[in-house]
Amino acid sequence: EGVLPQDYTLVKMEVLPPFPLKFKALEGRKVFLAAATLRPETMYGQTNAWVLPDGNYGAFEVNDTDVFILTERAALNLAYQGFSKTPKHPSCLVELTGYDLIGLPLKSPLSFNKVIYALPMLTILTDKGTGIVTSVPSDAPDDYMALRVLKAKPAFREKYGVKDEWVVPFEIVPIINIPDLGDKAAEKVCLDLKIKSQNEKEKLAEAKRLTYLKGFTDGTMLVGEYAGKKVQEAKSLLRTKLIETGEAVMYSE
Ligand code: A2H
Repeated sequence: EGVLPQDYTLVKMEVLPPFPLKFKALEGRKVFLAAATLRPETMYGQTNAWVLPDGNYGAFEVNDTDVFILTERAALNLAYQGFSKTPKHPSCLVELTGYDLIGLPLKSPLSFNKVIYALPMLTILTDKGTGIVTSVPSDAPDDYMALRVLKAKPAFREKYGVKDEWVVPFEIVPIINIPDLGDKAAEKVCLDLKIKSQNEKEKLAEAKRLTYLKGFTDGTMLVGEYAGKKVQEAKSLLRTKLIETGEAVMYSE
C-alpha cells in the first residue's frame, strides 16, 4: 500500500434482474457491482466488468435500498466512509465468490453498451480497490489484453462458464484521442510492444505507463458531454457528475 491515499470513483454497475438463486436474499434491493476506477472519464467505453473467479466477495447493505457487491476489505473501508447501513460495521447479506458473479448482466453509467457482463480476470488483486474492475479496452492495457485473450480462446471461456454472447459481440469503443497513440491507445501500445498475454508483467507495466501519462496530459475526449475537452478537464467534471446523480460514490484507501 502507498503512503498517500488513492482517491477512487466507485462506479455503480447495476445487476439486472432476474437475479440468480444465490441472490434470493437480495430480492427487492438495488444491487450493484461497485467497480473502483481512477478514470471516470472513460466510462463511455465499458465493454464488461472483471471479477476474480476465486475471489471472495460479499453483498453489503449500503443503506435501505442499495446493496454493493465487493470485497469485505473494501466494505470495511466504505463503512468508515459513511457507506454502510450500520456505521463503521459492514452488513453482509450474502457471501459470494467470483464464480457467482461471472455472467451477471449489468447496466453501467455512461456506457454506450447498454448491457454488459461480468467476466473472469485472473490478475485482479483483492487488496486493492473493491476487487471489481470495470473494463475499458480502448484505454486500459490490462482490459484490452484480458478481453483479447477471452475472445481468442474458446477453451478459456468454457473453463469459466463464459457464454460467447457475453464476450464476442463487444468491440473496442473509441472514446479518447491521444496524439501519436490514436483513438484506441491501449490496443496500439499493446501491439507496438508485442504483448502476448497478461503474464508479461513488465511490458504491461510499460504499456500502462505510456497510455496513462499521455492520456492524462494530452488526451482529448471524442464522445459524451465533454467531447472536444481535454481529459484533464473532463475527468473531474465527470466524477462530480456521476457522484451528484448517484451513479457513483467516492472511495479512498
Ligand atoms: B482503471 P492503481 Cl481506462 N486489481 O479503471 C487490478 N486492477 C484494479 C483493481 C484491482 N483490485 N482495482 C482497480 N483496478 C484498475 C479504468 C482504467 C484504469 C483505464 C485506464 C487505466 C486504469 C478502466 N479499467 O488504471 O494501482 C482500475 O482500472 C491504470 C492505473 O490504484 C483502476 O483504474 O493506480 C486502476 O487499476 C487503479 O490502479
